[in-house]
Amino acid sequence: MRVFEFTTAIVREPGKSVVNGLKSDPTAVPTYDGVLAEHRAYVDALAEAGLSVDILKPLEDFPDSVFVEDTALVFRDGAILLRPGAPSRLAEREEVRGALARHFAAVTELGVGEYADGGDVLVTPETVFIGLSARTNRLGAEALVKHLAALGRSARVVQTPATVLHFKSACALLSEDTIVAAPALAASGLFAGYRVLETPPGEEGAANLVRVNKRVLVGKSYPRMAEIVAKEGLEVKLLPVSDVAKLDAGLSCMSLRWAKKDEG
Ligand code: CIR
Repeated sequence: MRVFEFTTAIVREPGKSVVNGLKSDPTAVPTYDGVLAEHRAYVDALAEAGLSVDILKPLEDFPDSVFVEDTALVFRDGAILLRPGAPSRLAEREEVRGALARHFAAVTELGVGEYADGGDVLVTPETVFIGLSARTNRLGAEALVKHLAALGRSARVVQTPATVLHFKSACALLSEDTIVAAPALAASGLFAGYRVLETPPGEEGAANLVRVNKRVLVGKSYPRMAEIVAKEGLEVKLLPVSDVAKLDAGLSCMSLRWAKKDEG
């Protein structure tokens, strides 16, 4: 199966405390109803794309726990429990441990001092890019390289642009050879060997799109990016993201996605 073909996802419903999630713009105020509606539309889109979705219960003690992507990496052959780099998010890993154990026979985990957020990890067919960031430190990235090697994947440690929270805030895999990237990453030379489609001016946030099977989930606020994706011959599903964007999040952040062994 190709790296954007999935059968299964884990998501976590937002709690009312989501409005207190971490954010870089103090003037941006999300509402619980807004995030909940965006989350529900997202879960429906995953289900419509053919995925079976395991919906975990909201956790009021962890405002950012709806962004479950940051807690683990999941693959056909096993999962890696991460150690999120924001102190308020660290214990979210314990809350996802049980779900990983239900779905995966093999789960390894990052050790003490080894920090990495899933938002900093871009999986492509040949390479897994791990972006060093305010959340992902070198110890974490280097440990991840070893965990990934054990799952048969080669990885490369790179730098996340200082202007974005996570590496994948600024890029996504669109097809086997094509990456969508915001200018900060498109110009970096990191993606030599890939076709790179740059986000249109003013639509930098569109880089956090998600290819799921034949479809591409794109933020509704990014019509020109949607057009570019449609021109690639891919089916576009537009999803509202304005409230999660106020929490520096996008579409990839809200799920862990993988292809189950016994289903193809
Ligand atoms: C945070 O700052 O951790 C959350 N407010 C947003 C997390 C977004 N996650 C992601 O990009 N993978």
